[in-house]
This record gives sequence, structure tokens and C-alpha cells, in this order.
Amino acid sequence: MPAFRRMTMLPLCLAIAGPAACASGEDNDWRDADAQGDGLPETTDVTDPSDDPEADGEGDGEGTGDPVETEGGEEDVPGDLPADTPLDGGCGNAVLEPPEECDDGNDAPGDGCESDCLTTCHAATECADEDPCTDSTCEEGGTGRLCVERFNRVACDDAEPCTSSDVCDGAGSCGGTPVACTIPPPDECADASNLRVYGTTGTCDGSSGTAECSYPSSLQFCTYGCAGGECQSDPQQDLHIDIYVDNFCNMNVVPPEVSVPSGQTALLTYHNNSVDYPVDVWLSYGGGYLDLMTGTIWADPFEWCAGDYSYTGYADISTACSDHRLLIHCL
Ligand SMILES: [Ca+2]
Ligand SMILES: [Ca+2]
Ligand SMILES: [Ca+2]
Repeated sequence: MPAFRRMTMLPLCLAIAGPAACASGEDNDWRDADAQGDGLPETTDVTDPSDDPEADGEGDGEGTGDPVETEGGEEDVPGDLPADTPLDGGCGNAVLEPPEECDDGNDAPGDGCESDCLTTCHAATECADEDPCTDSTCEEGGTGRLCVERFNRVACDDAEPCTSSDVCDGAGSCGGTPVACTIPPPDECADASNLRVYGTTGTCDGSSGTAECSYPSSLQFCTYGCAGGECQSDPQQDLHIDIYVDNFCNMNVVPPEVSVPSGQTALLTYHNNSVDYPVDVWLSYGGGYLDLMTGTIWADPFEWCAGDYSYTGYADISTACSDHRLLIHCL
């Protein structure tokens, strides 16, 4: 059988005289013998699996990996190369030969085919890098298989504490939204007389590894002292003096005297509750009110206890036929 002759003659020829002798020796050329022996076209012998499957598989030089047969047989020359292209075999000859994964004929790495005729990558795991903003895959490309990086938009960490919700921007960069410092600490008493007031907008400092907002502050003097994180309000005493005069002109003042804590002011409000008598209120510290009519009031601030000293004043309350001296003490 022609195919059988082909298998056996080629290794024998190589072993004895080498490929050159085989190609030139007319008697040992298996193709010539094949063509002349049975008169069938060459392709019929090589490709017809019904002829001799075993012979076809090895003779094609495509599946056996046998270096002797594949490198020596002209049947292995790819279709895009001239039939007489010499094949010395090996990596770098631009011809894909087992067990090469690729052969791009150059030594350039990273182009899909490495200088050892292995593809640049085989799986995505070989392409993974530390950059969270790229997705790595191994794909057909270049002269074999390449690592391909694509930008993504996944969550990331930009290593900046003063940004939050960090995310990849689809262009390879990771960034976040600046932390807003808009919650200042509550005001606090710097001392007994001053309140520390913080601004509403602060600045973020990430140098410690965590986001820390700091806020500008200023001191505000508290006229009536600072306590509990706030300036105290005017501790004015609200005092009411009710004046009663009966039909016999007897006067009754409730309370008969008042006291104001030292350091505080007071507002004294005089109420004329009499049915018939207007009253006069005349003050030891100056001024007063004449003819305060029935059913009306008069309010007068008293500031003589605001200082750090002791004082006692009074208000003379009178009608044409009665009077009362209201003492005003500083405690
Ligand atoms: Ca090769
Ligand atoms: Ca290459
Ligand atoms: Ca951040």
C-alpha cells in the first residue's frame, strides 16, 4: 500500500542519508514512488482516512508531534509558505509546530507570543494586578494570547481618609467624595466668663489615618457668666409690688420689702390695686412716678445690686392720706 510505504521509507531515509539526500534521491523519494507506484494523486494517499487511518495520522505531521517526520516532510509546510521553504524546526521560525503554542518569529515579549513560543498568558489569573480599577483577562490577541486590562467602576480605596464612597472612575483612577465638615462641636465654656463658639464649616485632616474635622473658633465674652456651654442670660429679678388702699385710705403693700441678689438686676413692677386712690412712687435713687392710676402698672429697672457691693434703696409709695416705704435690699 502506498501509505504504508510512505511511513516506513521516510524514517529509514533520514536515518541513512538525511533529509537532503531524501529530497534529491530519486529512488528514495517516497512521493515519486507513491505517484509512480499506484498512479493515484498524492492527496488521495495522504488524506483518505479509509485508506489507512494510522498512516494518515502520522504522515500529515499535524497530530503526532514526531519531530523527525514533521520536520522532514514537505507535507508540513503551511499553505501560505512556498512549498520549498526550508524548515529547520524550532521556536522562532514563524511556523507553528508542536509543542509550540505560538511562533511569531520574533523575540519580542508581551506581544502575545513569548520568545519561548508560549503565549503571553493562558488564564486571567496570570494577568491579575494590584490595581482595583482594572479588570484583567487573558484573550486572543497580538500574535497569541495577551493580558487585556479594562477600566472599571467598582468600589476602591484611594488611601485618602478625607474622601468617602471611593470608586473607580472608569478611566483608571480611584477617588471619592470629599468629607464634609459641617458638624462642629457644640459651643463650650472656655472659662467662667468666655464661651468658645465654633464655625459651622471645618476642614478635614487625614494625616492621622482617619478623617478628622477641625473647626475655627472664637471666644465670646459672657456678660452674665458662662456655664453649661452657654452664656448666662441677664439674671434680672422680676419683682411685683401690689399696692392696696382701702376706703379708709389704709395702705397695704405686698410684699412690704424686697431683696435682690448681689450681682443681679431687677425689674420692679408696681401695681395699683386700689379702688379709689391714685398713688405716687418716689425712689431714693432718683425719679419716680406720680399719679399711678387705679388698675395700672409701672415697671422700673433696678440695677443697684448689679455691682459687687452692698446697697439698700427704697421706694416711697404714697397717697394723699397714707404711705409706705418699700425697702429694696441687695443680698
Ligand atoms: Ca516554530
Ligand atoms: Ca513575540
Ligand atoms: Ca477615601
